[in-house]
Amino acid sequence: MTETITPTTTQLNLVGMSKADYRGASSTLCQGCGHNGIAAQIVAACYELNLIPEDVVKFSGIGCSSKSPTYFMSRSFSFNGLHGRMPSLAEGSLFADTSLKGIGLSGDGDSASIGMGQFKHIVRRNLPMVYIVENNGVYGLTKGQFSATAEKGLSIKKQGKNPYLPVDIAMEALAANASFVARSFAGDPRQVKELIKAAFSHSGTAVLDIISPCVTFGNHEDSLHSYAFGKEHEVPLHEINFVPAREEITVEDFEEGTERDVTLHDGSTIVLKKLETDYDPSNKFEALRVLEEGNQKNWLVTGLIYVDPDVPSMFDMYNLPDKALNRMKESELRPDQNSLKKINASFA
Ligand SMILES: Cc1ncc(C[n+]2csc(CCOP(=O)(O)OP(=O)(O)O)c2C)c(N)n1
Ligand code: SF4
Ligand SMILES: [Mg+2]
Repeated sequence: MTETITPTTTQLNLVGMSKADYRGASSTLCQGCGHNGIAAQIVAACYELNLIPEDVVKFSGIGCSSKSPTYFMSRSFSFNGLHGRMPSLAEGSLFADTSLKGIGLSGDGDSASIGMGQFKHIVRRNLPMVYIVENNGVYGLTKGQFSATAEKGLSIKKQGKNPYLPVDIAMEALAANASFVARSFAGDPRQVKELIKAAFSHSGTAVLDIISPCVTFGNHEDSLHSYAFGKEHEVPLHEINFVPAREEITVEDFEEGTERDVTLHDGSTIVLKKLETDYDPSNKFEALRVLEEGNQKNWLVTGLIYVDPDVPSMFDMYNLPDKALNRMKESELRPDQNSLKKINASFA
């Protein structure tokens, strides 16, 4: 009897890569951790965006969330920094090599506790990068202490009641004049993926505050960072689709009058399909209002909260050349004799 072997086809994207080319090492995080679901959506988004893994650089600080870059895109560059110091690592690297696409993975402890200063400053400098905060309300890696995003009154066995009001990462980003702010929930993978795709096409810092339950220490039914809460209380502002620059938006897919398009710097479009309210993500007052309303009513408001594609990036502010600084020859970087003479003469 002859054995028949069914050939398996591996779907390749436009740059000839299969999904496997975007994967990382097997996760050592707890099974069911929200961070694993987000890593899976980063793989899917980068595959769909046709990114070349070697054109991407990953950054992180310290925490379970900051271990995440190991679990996607093994072929990309990667820097793991000190706790709360991921932004300065990203700024130095991306400033030197503007040809790379940066993605930072951080936690609520890493960004909203020890790293709050760095977070606020990278956002106001508008460094082009995707900045994901995997927000679980606890310090997962050090066994579940309250982080600065934990809600007031929540109880943990060994720590008792949390007496402090929480930090709202999306609100902090807006207060720091962020040019792209979104919130999502690891239990809503499609929305996570579309937001990551849009974030990669944004020309400044794209902050994604993703509620990512810690199943080991923070998944209590009464926690605002649990799967149960997210599933019951998620209030999406719109249905989001990302359309890359080369694809046409067809009227059949998105009925006229029911969607809002946001065109990004690279010509790609974010299509926001109206749900109950016709939410306008270009209105900062509205963004602050909807976040505050969500906090007061215990809603998990998700979607693209605010975007302004026209804010100059840090690269624009420093008038960086198109060619990356670290890819230039010494002769291109160094001023010629005449220029040096002029500079010296100006000090005379
Ligand atoms: C300077 C410094 N202080 C404290 C620690 C201990 N520490 C390691 S991870 C962590 C918190 C991580 O929490 P978060 O960023 O929310 O990540 P998660 O593990 O929840 O994903 C802390 C306090 C450290 N590594 N370095
Ligand atoms: S301890 Fe919590 S945050 Fe860390 S891997 Fe486990 S579930 Fe995830
Ligand atoms: Mg955390």
